[in-house]
Amino acid sequence: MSRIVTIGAAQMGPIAAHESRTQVVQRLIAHLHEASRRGCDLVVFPELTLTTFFPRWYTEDQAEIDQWFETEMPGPETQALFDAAAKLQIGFHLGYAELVEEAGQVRRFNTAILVDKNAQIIGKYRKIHLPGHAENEPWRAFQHLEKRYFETGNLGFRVFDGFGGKVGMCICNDRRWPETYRVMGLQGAELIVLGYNTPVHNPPAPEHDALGLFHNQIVMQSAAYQNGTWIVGVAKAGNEEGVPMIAGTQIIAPSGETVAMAAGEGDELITAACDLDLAASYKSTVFNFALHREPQHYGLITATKGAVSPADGVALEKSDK
Ligand code: CDV
Repeated sequence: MSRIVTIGAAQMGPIAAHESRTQVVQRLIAHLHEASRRGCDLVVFPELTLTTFFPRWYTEDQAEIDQWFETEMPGPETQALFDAAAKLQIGFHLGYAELVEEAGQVRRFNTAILVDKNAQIIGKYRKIHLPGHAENEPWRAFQHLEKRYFETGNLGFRVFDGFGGKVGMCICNDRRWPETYRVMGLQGAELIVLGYNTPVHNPPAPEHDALGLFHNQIVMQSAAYQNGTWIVGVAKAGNEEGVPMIAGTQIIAPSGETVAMAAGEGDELITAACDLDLAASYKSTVFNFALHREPQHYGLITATKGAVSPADGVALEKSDK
């Protein structure tokens, strides 16, 4: 048996600060048309797809920051993307900055949605691992102020029924953490989609700079294999407002093998016919969690931020079942 989902990973080149949402959406729609020509069911766009990566700039002016956020999805400028996708009968994954009122409070998240072929939103994820810092650090060549401009996501790592399988989402820095994938793997994820904006230069650890693409590769490939899932990782790449960002957009099989990879650093669509049934070959053998995983013997695990808590560890393991 096979369940083939043809997936397009839609790498984006840089997005300038002056580029309007309407201009960006036209670039996304161009990807959708190419994806349609190649028979795609699903197109994956990057993290914060609609704008430049604004956390690189410090400001105390909240109105200045809020211009980068979407207050509705679809909204007036993104409706065209939903309309084109519905017309072409292609689903998509889109990252964006979300400003929402919840329980009488304005909240801001780094968000991604999963949209089906009829342009209905079937899943939402809000980024949990926010990298960087909350205050201005002028010694840096550029800032990374995700901890200032976003709240930690409050939706957990869930999987959604879509595209004939179980689909999970995470965003950028989440991809570096094994627990991201394991929490979704424990829910049976067969496909995990994610987008990223990763500067080549890491100000606190410049000795890592030469390893950016290697680290991108190892975290996603090992996670695919260790959880028996397809992973699609999509970059916003190239030199954006003077900050070079890695490319390396790729589609990875449950074997851990990369089956398609972007060649350049600009707008580029790569595609692969992904058989979701390949996941079972790993989930039912070496990574048969029910048969081989032994969480009751792992001892203490870190379940609260920066601390080791036996109580939380027990609670987490119980919820694994
Ligand atoms: N957007 C990100 O989350 N970027 C981080 C960088 C700052 C290290 C990443 O993990 O790629």
